[in-house]
Amino acid sequence: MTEKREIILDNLYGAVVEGDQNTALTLVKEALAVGTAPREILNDCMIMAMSEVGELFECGEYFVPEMLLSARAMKNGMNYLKPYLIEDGNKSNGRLALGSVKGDLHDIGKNVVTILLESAGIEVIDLGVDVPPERFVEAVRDDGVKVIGMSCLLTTTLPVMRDVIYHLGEAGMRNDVTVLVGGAPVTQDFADHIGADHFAPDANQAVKLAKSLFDA
Ligand code: B1M
Repeated sequence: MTEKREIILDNLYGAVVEGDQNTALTLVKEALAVGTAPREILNDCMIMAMSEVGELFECGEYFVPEMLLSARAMKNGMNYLKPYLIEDGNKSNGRLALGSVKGDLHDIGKNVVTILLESAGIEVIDLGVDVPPERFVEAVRDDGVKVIGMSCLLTTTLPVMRDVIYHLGEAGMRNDVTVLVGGAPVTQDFADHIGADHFAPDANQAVKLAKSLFDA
């Protein structure tokens, strides 16, 4: 069974890298059917496949269309996995607004964070992608959220995170809200530098952190 599982996960990895969304979906179902943990499928296979896609893009073997196909295959599989990731009895009273910052259209990482937060019982207001600083401020003012999460994948959009914190300050709300930042180019040093409250390097850490904030 273990060998079969490994073959399925290897093929799933390949299907995401190749951007074959139908095969990816079939293999996610097969992986579940042979008892693979949903988080293993997500963290140890599909997310890793997306890293390889990034490397192929970086070395000029892949271009934007290939990245898009892989993203579609990843999303297809992720959507199917979502209900399997819900943890029973894991309820929290928290509510958090989360978005990819202005200029940034990457949403897979944000969606993984969203799914895992929701699976931990935390309500997420998904602000989407390309979210302007004003929308984060609105979420605090109008939706009453006490925690905002910003995701960023591009080095060029990193400064927007600082802008959001600046806008929160200008609106007199900085002390009313906890700011959590993450995404591939974000580091703890950067988070400290822009005055964010917390940095999470991955979705699991983001959930741990959010739970510690809400369940304190
Ligand atoms: Co883009 N892209 N992309 N891309 N893309 C990267 C990010 C890149 C690193 C690829 C590379 O060169 N190796 C590179 C950025 C380089 C840089 O800035 N230094 C890049 C580039 C250059 C671009 C374009 C500029 C390409 C172009 O047009 N010439 C363009 C920009 C578009 C824009 O945003 N304005 C672009 C476009 C795209 C697509 C649209 C084709 C597609 C995105 C589709 C989509 O998201 N719907 C895409 C993809 C797929 C990627 C890569 C290959 C994969 C990203 C991904 O989904 N990873 C990526 C390469 C890479 O990351 N290695 C790349 C899987 C995901 C689960 O990981 O998002 O890191 P990640 O999320 C993790 C953690 O970071 C963390 O948790 C997640 C799970 O553990 N996390 C948080 C994320 N947000 C968090 C928030 C938190 C806490 C943790 O708290 C709030």
